[in-house]
Amino acid sequence: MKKKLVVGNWKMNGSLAANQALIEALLAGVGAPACGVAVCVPAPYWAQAQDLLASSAIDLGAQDVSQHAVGAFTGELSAAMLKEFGVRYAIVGHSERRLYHGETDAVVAAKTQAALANGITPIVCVGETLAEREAGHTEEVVKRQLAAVVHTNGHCISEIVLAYEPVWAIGTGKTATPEQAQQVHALLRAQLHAASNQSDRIQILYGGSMNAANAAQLLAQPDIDGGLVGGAALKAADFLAIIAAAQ
Ligand code: G2H
Repeated sequence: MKKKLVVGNWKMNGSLAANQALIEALLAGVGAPACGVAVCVPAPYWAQAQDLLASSAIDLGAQDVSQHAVGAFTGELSAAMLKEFGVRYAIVGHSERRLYHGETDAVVAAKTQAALANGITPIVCVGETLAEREAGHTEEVVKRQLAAVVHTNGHCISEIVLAYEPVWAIGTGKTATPEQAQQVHALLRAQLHAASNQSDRIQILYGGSMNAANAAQLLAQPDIDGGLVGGAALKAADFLAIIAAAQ
């Protein structure tokens, strides 16, 4: 059976002191998890997190990566830079990046390529807005977003992690029901299957108000291979409970 993966997305939260306390509490409680675990911390704290997480069961992730390799791109962070800090995963195409930074499917595809080319595993996010769901366009939207990254120029699509994050469930406390999430995960799984004979290896995470109370039911669905966790990843006890539910 595929190993599950639980990833914390801290978003723009944290400080040197708060990060240290959170990571130390996670390390004290995580033990030897049967699932993969990662935390995606804000870039200024990569070095701190790299030190604290060294030789632990928790991997380091970034929340974004530039599509460019090097040069005059003020504020951007290249995949090679991520690599120097021991970053294993990079979230790409999070709906907050698509919405607030105008990231298109083409940009998300370019970022996916840049990550793969540097040995970073992209966590590619797809998901529909409430208006798109209510208009019956969920399938069309997530399929279009996934289709944009399926052709990875010499890199195997099976090297990505996919995350389904319904935009209407993000940080709202409104979680997709396990059935709603499973339905979309199954669609995505079928699309991956058509693209690669290695698709069974791809972990498809659910994200959107996953918490200690709802994680077990979501993670019990056949096509939900883990979680991308925002708010609940900022509290050690909650994040550890989600990790425990993913064993
Ligand atoms: C979705 C998720 C993490 P939250 O964005 O990526 O955040 O769990 O707070 O909804």
